[in-house]
Amino acid sequence: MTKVLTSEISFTSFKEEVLKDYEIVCLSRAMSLLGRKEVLTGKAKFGIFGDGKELPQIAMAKAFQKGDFRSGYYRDQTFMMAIDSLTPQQLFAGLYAHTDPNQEPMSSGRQMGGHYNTDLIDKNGTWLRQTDRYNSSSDVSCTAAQMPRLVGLAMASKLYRKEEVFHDTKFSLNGNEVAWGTIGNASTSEGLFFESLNAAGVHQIPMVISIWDDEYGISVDNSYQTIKGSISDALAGFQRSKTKAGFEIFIVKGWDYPNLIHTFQKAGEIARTHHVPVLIHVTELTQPQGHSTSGSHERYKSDDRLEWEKENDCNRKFRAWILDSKIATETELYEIEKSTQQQATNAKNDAWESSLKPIRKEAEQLVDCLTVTGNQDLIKAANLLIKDKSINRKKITSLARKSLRIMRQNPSSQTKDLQSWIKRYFEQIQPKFSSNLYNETQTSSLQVDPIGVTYDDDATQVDARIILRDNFKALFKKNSKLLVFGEDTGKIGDVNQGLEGLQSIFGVERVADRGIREATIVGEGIGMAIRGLRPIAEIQYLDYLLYALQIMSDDLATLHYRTNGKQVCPLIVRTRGHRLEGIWHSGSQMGGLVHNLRGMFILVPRNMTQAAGMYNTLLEGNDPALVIESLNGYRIKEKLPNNLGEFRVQIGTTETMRKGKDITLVSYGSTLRIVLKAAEELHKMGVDIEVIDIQSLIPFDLGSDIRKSVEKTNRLLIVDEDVPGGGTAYILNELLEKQQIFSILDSKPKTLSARAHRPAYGSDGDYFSKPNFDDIIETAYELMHEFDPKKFPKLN
Ligand SMILES: Cc1ncc(C[n+]2csc(CCOP(=O)(O)OP(=O)(O)O)c2C)c(N)n1
Repeated sequence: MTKVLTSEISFTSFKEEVLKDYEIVCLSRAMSLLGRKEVLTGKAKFGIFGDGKELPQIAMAKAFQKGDFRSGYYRDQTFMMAIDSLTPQQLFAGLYAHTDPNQEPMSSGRQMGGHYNTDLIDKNGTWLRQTDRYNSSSDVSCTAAQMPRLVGLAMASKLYRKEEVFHDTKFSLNGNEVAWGTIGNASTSEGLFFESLNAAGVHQIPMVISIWDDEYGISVDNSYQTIKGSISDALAGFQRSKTKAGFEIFIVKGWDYPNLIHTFQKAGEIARTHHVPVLIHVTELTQPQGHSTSGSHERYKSDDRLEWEKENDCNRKFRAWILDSKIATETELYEIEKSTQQQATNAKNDAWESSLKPIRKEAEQLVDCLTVTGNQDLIKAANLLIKDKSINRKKITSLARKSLRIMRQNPSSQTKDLQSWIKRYFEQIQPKFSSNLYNETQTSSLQVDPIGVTYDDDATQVDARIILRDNFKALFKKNSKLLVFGEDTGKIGDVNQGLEGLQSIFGVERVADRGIREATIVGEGIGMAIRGLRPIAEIQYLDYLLYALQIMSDDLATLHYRTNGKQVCPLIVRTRGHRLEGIWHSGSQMGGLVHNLRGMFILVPRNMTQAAGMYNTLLEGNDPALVIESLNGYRIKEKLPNNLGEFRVQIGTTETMRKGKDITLVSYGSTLRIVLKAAEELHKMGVDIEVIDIQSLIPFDLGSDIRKSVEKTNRLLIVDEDVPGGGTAYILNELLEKQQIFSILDSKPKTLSARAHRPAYGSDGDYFSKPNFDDIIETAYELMHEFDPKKFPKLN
């Protein structure tokens, strides 16, 4: 870890520290230069490096303390090295997509190199102690998508400081932790950046956001990116004053070592001590090799600009400053440059060898397998593979599968051996790319035992929202880390009063209002959950989840997968949707969600008792989840349970709502109420429907209950409120391909969904847009008519 420079240290220690810093920037630069060559010579697929941004990252590292968090982007290799969280070999392992987590600890080769993080959980899924270590949340490639999470990471410090009940030294020491963000100048054009900055300013949280400004976003310069061509000018109105809270804003040149150190120290102090957000606009940075390995910057930068970048390169200016200040001699600096060049080269070679070693061994196994076939063409191909300098698993697997195709005409014992070798190989290799999409440890909510709901003999029927409210009340008492926030969530206890009165009991921070900003409400939740709190981020209506969908899809849903299980985010996103009135309050875009949010649980409770049971389960586990309450269900009467806060719904199980022998009808959410009524009517018409509530779209029917039902009825009807081919197509795919129900069907499987357009307003709009009572009856009846037209004469 690079150290803080103070005026009290001796010249010798000062010099030592400066030279240590020089060593890191030189090493980092050498890695960037070598890295690009590796891509251009075909050894790696894509490279994006931190050259030209080294010096400010050294300054940031000096101000960064244990317990702090980084939320940054792909330029930050120097910072990560300076906080001892990245070795040169690891950087190259990332470049070569090394799948071994011991060699490539960031994502085990899943992300492009240049995306960084630190471990937050151990292999059992247990949180590591964050206050003893330097922490980095996991980068994503999407520009500015690190910003919403940054707000949450900083918000957690504020809450830990303010709320005694959250106290936990594993995650925070009195809220002293700063969340440090980094972003490129062009990425500040994104809405997420402005939304996040506004949120941080409103809430006064300890967040320091540094903008690495090299004046370009790939080829597009600041005149197209930012009003006034400068983000600090544009944000001048955010500057705090004596009377109004806001941001502290610093502007500092990216090559000015003493000023950078001073600025970052000051920024850290202000944020840490006073919980004031700080923006550091780091100007005059460069891109010595252009944006990435995809192109060359000579195409879009003028000769003057290219010349200016050479002269103002931060490493070059740092060197000149060291010499001018007589801190070290040319010879001393040359020695450092030579040795870092060597270090980088060794690291690159070692990483390359290490990435190839296991693959070569695997290839040798295949060669053994193919040699015994006696097929000369295959033996030749296998031997070529062994000599292939850019051997990879794709080539090995393809050769094995091709061999199988060639051998299919003359099956022999060798064919069997090859088949089982391929099977074993997939079992061994596929998890390297596909494991850890969901929490696979004991902390998964799937491991939480269900507890049945119980009632007093004389239990009363109450408005369903009361069950939700009283259940939340019990949860707030039981779980000291729990908090909920969103638009109209605090003072009025959400728009449907599922949290009514809870703010006055549990305080304005635990049941809290937020501005209208869905993406950063979810981002806040992500950051807080990463820091050990148990947030429920509330999105007022399912229709408005689209504003937060990008962050949920790119950040929340991928986190566990992209870190190969090294980070987890147990955020619950609560919303309400399906059937109500009109285009923007009736959404049920479940197909979109199940496709965009793989990596999260998606739960669709039919009523508030089920919803409460789901919250109770989720809070015992560590998974990100979306719970969609039924928007038209809050005033419907439900029986009041006597074990609120305790009963738990098993995630991934269905519930059979009505037994029947003719058709299995599966549905979920609000539609289920209509389905049940239709089933009664159908019963009178001689059709016996078995109704199954799916409850949990992801994970889907883990016990294959639907198949068991279809084994009995041999007919299937799927009903939901999404567009045709949306949620119903997902369900059908699960049933046909995973549960293999095709062979047990006597009639074609049928789906009934809404019309392709958004639902029109009013009762008629609903009737003619969404599947209604009559539609359900007729669709089910038609299935029976096709089967036995005599018994079930045509209806229409
Ligand atoms: C949402 C999104 N849009 C576009 C891109 C493609 N892209 C990657 S980096 C980049 C430019 C970013 O420039 P800047 O923020 O200045 O950062 P720099 O790379 O210059 O450090 C673009 C357009 C992306 N990754 N994400």
